[in-house]
Amino acid sequence: MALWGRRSLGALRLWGPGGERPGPVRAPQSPQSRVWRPVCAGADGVRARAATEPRWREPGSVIGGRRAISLSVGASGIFGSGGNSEKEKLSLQDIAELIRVRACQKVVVMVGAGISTPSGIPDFRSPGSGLYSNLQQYNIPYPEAIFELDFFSHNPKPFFTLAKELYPGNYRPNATHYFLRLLHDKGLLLRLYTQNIDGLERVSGIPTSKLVEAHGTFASATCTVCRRSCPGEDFWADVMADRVPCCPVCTGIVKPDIVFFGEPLPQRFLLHVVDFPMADLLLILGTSLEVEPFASLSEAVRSTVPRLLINRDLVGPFTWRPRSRDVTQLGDVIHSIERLVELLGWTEEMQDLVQRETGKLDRQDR
Ligand code: CNA
Repeated sequence: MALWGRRSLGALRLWGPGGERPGPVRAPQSPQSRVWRPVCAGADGVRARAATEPRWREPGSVIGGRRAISLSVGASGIFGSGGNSEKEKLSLQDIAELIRVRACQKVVVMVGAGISTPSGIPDFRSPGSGLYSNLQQYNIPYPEAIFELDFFSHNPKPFFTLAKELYPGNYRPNATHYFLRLLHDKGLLLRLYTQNIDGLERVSGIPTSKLVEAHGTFASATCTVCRRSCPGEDFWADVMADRVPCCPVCTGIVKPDIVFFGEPLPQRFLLHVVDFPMADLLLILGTSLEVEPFASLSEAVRSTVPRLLINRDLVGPFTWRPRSRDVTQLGDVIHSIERLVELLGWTEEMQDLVQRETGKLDRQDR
């Protein structure tokens, strides 16, 4: 996690087609010079292909020995022949219709800090309210330091100040998290890829099997010296008491399993090689798409697959390489989600879900 510029989370390693040893992948310096690309499934399953090989398979091609999804459902001719004419442009209403009639039922979702700002957790880049503008309290020389291993081993306190702030229970899921939960309850969520470390997807009731917490989690931790792993609960008492947690075996500093600069992404991130070619709808919510390799996943769905961006501003490939089936809904994420829920006819179910889950959290807090 934790990148403020267009920098890459260090050493995500992908296996080449011949099973050769993994090598690091580079982050692009600019959108035009993007060199890293997510990989698509090879004929033998999830093994990754070289970034220079042809990119995404088109509908009807064979993935892992099975036929790729063919978007042939007659949902108002929405999956037309391609092209860029105004006539073919999709709207939020069209996306809702595709979900409603189940023309799309393998929905992949990518989210970032913007979905949690309505819960009260600042994002990085929003001017004024973002963490980037409010770093004085952490006493760090520059923003990236809080997630750098070198700085952490020399001074872990700023990171644990942030960890204390994000303590589970301090914040609650909002309508966006519950909308994603509803998508799961209806059997439509193929996978939710999150950059967030606040754990609110879990709190909303989405099972971990449906999650890829790409930048790690506070749910577990590892000793930086002996590599002993422990559950998150084991170190929270120390964090809440402003103590740096230490390993009971070797006394090394225990670091929550949040991905720092130079660290590999969790193994589960590799699920993208099967999930993205299978997706029939991509939702991208509350992210600046500035952090690699996560950001490039936005281009990993087939070109015929609609992509819906819900964000305060236009970001990533929606700016510099838009596709004909892109839909952008700019503005506050909660308003956009409420509109989508209304178009889907799910308003009552959402209200019931939120009420039920809020009640559960209230009881836990007592
Ligand atoms: P970011 O770069 O700060 O971008 C957030 C995006 O969301 C921006 O484009 C904002 O305009 C947009 N946004 C913010 N609030 C809203 C809103 N209410 N409605 C609509 N759009 C909104 O954050 P990213 O997630 O893209 O960057 C990746 C970093 C941020 C990851 O490493 C995260 O781990 C890290 N981060 C996570 C959290 C968290 O866990 N909640 C908080 C802060 C930072």
